[in-house]
Amino acid sequence: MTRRLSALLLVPLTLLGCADAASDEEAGPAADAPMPAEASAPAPARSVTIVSPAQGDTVPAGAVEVTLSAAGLTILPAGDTTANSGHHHLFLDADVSPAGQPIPAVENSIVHMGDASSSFVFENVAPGEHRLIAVVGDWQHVPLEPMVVDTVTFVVR
Ligand SMILES: [Cu+2]
Repeated sequence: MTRRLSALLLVPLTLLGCADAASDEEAGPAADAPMPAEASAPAPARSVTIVSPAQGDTVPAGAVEVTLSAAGLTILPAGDTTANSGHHHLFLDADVSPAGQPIPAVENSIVHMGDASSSFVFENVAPGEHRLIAVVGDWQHVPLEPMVVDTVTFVVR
């Protein structure tokens, strides 16, 4: 996970470095000076957060409401081809489906929030520990690349 994250962070830094070198070719040694962190940040990083249940939460048995937030992209209904958009998907006690392929739908386990909603209620969640993964998929349900994902574990008592 950590290795993957640092690989993602390297990409924009590399791009910034190239742009800097190209535009300041005659600036001499100053061109090698560290750039301020806020320099020409292209688009904000895309992320999804499982707001509730929060990591480690204990919730009552029965219906479990999941709420999500996303940043750096627009959540739109499935089928909308607007650039930099997608819709939420949930994997309850299921592994994330393969990258580059449409996410399947499995009742009470793999859920498409294709109406652009940011909350979903799982009914009759069994007592015990559960793992919930949120993934933003594009208009045709393929996970965004790089993957926009969040994971929590929670306990139903
Ligand atoms: Cu979908």
